[in-house]
Amino acid sequence: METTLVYIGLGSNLNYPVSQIKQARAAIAGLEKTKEKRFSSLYRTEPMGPDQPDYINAVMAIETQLLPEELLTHLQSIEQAQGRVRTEDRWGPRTLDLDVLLVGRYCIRTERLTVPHYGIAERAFVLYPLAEVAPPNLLIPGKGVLRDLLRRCPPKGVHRLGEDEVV
Ligand code: 5RU
Ligand code: CA
Ligand code: CA
Repeated sequence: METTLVYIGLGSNLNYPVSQIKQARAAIAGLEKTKEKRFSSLYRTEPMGPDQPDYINAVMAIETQLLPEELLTHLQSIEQAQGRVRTEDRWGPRTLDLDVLLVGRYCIRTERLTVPHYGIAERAFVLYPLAEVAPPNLLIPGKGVLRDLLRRCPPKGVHRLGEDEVV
């Protein structure tokens, strides 16, 4: 069967974010037809967009035989299971946000899914964890090569969690 390398962005800034991210990792690794390949360090990141608590962000690489929209459905159920509540402020704080960042070299534009993820090229909280689990020559369709995007995006407000750091 055909498997595709998929990168997923994980974020949380409510209800013990580190636990939320670790729980989500286990849930994603346990999906049918899916294998975890890499998992980045956890990062404490200053919020972009509206003012809100700091985030914990990470990036996970999986190999999956799920179709992109099937995967999205699973990720949304994991968000729901971990207490995500959709409110009026689209960019407000959340217990868990799972984004399909990249699906192989595909570009996808449907009602439910845009891949590569919107904003991937300008967000330090995505690019720095991604750089830990992907090669510098990773092609981000329509946006460029990871190494070049990193050069244009300083790691401002992005801190790798130390072994002993309490959050
Ligand atoms: C505007 C600019 C809105 C950038 C958003 C996260 C954005 C965030 C996250 C951090 C949002 C979308 N900040 N802001 N980590 N999500 N650090 O996961 F990303 S809301
Ligand atoms: Ca997001
Ligand atoms: Ca999202």
